[in-house]
Amino acid sequence: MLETQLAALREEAITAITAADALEQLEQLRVNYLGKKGQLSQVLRGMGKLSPEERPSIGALANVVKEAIQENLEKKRKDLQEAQIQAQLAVETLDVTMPGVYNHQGRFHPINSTIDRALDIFVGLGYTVATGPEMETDYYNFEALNFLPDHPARDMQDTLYLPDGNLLRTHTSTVQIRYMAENEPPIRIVAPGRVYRRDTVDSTHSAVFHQIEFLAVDEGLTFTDLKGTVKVFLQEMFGEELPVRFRASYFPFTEPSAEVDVQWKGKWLEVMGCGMVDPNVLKAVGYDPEVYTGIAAGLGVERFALVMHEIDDIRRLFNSDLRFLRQF
Ligand code: 2NL
Repeated sequence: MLETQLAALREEAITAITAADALEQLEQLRVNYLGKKGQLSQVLRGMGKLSPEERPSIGALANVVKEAIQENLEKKRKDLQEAQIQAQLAVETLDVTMPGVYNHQGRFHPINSTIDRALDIFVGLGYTVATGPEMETDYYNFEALNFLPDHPARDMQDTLYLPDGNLLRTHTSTVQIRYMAENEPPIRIVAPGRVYRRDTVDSTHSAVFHQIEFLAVDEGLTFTDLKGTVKVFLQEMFGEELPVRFRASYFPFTEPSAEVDVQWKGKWLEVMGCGMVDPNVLKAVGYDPEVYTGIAAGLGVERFALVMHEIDDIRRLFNSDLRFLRQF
């Protein structure tokens, strides 16, 4: 009997659909029951043997069974899709209250930030940054800079000499000599770098420290140009216009020479040295001192950093204590 076959097919299909737990499985069931070669089609093939009176009611029943199976398939498909979405959401849940992964932020060492600040100022004034070797010869460190052969700075007590007769530069003026020897005026350069002295370490001295020097050589440069450049530099460095004074001094490589003090927080502080480049230095690099004059100055970076950050001991800059360094 087709009616019983259809009823059994319906029961079997609905049971199978209810039990299905995956979308692929559901698709297989659809093909199996409703597909062209599926079970419903097979049952309906038997309709040809029916009498014309029986056909409409069996046909209608077949449609009802087909619709019932489709309805169940559709409902199950929705259920399974919803379950799949929920499972996906559960896996992808982001707990925004979870603690983040903390990475310590790196920061600039106060020596480097002081150098960067100074270089930015000079670059803004049209200067070019120049560097050179830390191991030097007597010529570049002393002779070309107008140090006489018996100058006390050349003493083994002040300068670190290497076994081969070279030395560790005691100032970055060496860089300026090398630059002048290679370039014709006008020049404007700023030379930062590490320098070495045979000093006993204490709260204000370190055997290794840093210097920044600037040098301009051109026709017609005067001590007024030097004072103006130094003043602008210090004003930019401290971020405000402070009282500045120039005291007569002496360096072998400048004439006249001066020490520069700034008044800051009620105290006069010596922050740099400067002067007009000595004609002998210009001659040593092949410049005509009758045509050109030079202005130059140098500062100790550590000393500057100690003053600006009110640090009490230069050794704090070198012992890598993060509790100290993280303050900057
Ligand atoms: C200081 C003083 C100074 C210079 C550096 C210089 C360089 C050349 C020629 C002439 Cl090639 N001068 N540099 C000039 C005056 C002072 O440094 O107290 N430094 C820490």
